[in-house]
Formats: sequence, C-alpha cells, structure tokens
Amino acid sequence: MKPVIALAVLAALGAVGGTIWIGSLVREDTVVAQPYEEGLEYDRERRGREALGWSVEVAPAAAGAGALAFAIRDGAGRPLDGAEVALTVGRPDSGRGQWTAAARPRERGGYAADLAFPAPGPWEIRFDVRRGADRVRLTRTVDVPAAAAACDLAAGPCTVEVGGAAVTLELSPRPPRALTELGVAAEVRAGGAPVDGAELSVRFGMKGMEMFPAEARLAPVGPGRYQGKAVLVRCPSGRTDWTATVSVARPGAPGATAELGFKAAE
Ligand SMILES: [Cu+2]
Repeated sequence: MKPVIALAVLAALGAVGGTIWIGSLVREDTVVAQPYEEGLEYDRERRGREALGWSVEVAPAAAGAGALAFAIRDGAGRPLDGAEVALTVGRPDSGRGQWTAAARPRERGGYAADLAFPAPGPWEIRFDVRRGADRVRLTRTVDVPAAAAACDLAAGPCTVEVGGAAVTLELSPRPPRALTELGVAAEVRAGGAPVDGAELSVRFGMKGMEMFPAEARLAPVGPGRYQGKAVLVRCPSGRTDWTATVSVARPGAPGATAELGFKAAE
C-alpha cells in the first residue's frame, strides 16, 4: 500500500476507534490492513496457478482429527516434492484466515499438516505453495463430517482407516488404568488381506497437554497381527481423557496416522 493511502486509512480508522484498529492489525494484518496488496497478491497467485497448473488433492478430514493429508501435483500431474506449504483455514463465508499451519513433506508429493477442525461443516483451506521462485495459492473447501462414528477404545476394539489400511486396535485391560501395564493389540488389513511387515506404534497423549511420553511399539505376532505394551501415567491435572495416535508404515507405502480416544479408569 502506498504510504499516503495507508496514512489516510489509518487516520480515518483512528477516528472510529484506535483500539479496534490495533486489534485488527495484530490479528489480521494482511486481510484488513492491506486490501490493495492482497488484491495484487491474489492476482499474481492466480496467474501463477494458471501458468504452472499445480493442483492440490485433499484427503477426507474428520472433526478433531490430528493430521490433514494432501498431495500436490504439477501441471503434468506428477507429484510435486520439495515445496513449502503454508495453510490458512477458516469458514468459507467469513473470507478471513482464522488460523495457520505449516505442512511437513511426506513421500511422492504428499504433505501433512497438524490441523484440528474444531467443528464439523465446511472449512476453506488456503494452500500457499512455494517451490524455488514459483508460488501458487490454491484453495479447497472440505466438508468435515460430524464425528458420529467416534469409537471408544475403553469400550471395545476400534477400527480406523490409516493410510489406506484398516487397523483394528484393542486395549487391555478395559478401561485402561494409569500405572498399570497396558496391552495394545492391532490387526492390519488392506483390501481384506492381512498386512505383514508393517511398522506400527501407538502413542498415548492428551489433547492440549504435554504428557510424559507413553508409546507402544508393536511387534508382529501372526498374520497381520501386532502387539505391544505401554504404561499410562497419571495426569497431574486429574484428566482421564486420552488419545491413542496410531502410526502405520506399510512396506512400500508412506506412513500415516489416525487418532482414537478413550477414558482411562479413575
Ligand atoms: Cu494430562
């Protein structure tokens, strides 16, 4: 924005209310304070997108889930590796960035970002993709389904989709108890057939809280079957709501994770 225009805008807004202006400036600088530059930027990104032909494909998302997976392809449909991707997520109707996340690369043009959608419904994700001098902004709206089918590991075995495989996880005892050995058993199937040679681990934690690390590394015990152990600590703040993050790496496939929840016994 030209300094003169910026000053005029500042003065006008200052008359309305300085406090509001400062608040907006801190939180949404690019959106509220620089519409002109946003416009230029948008135009540049649009032309860049058309010229390069990059596209993004987003894996189905779930409310409260840990990682959002997506893949970026170049104009010829090949996986685009080595890009830096920044995500901005908000409700489509508000048109404003609500929060941002950086993506980490996986294999073959795949990327993942730790994004927890706080509620079901439509969310607009803006992907600012940068590789070398090339920059492209892509936008996708995802429809996050209500977590109606959330399975409770304290009640019984749960099956989740992890990177294209169906993983059935079972804990014992049920409900799990703090400071007691926790048995973790998993069965991995892809296309109905047991999957051998996978690397599995289950990490236990609590949302929004740094807990003493508890992780079970699972070893193969039969066709598609894996087993391991972990010990849950007692939560210093008295919480019993745990998450179990299942990580699976099948032979020749990129690793993937899924999250399940349960309540431990008091
Ligand atoms: Cu805790």
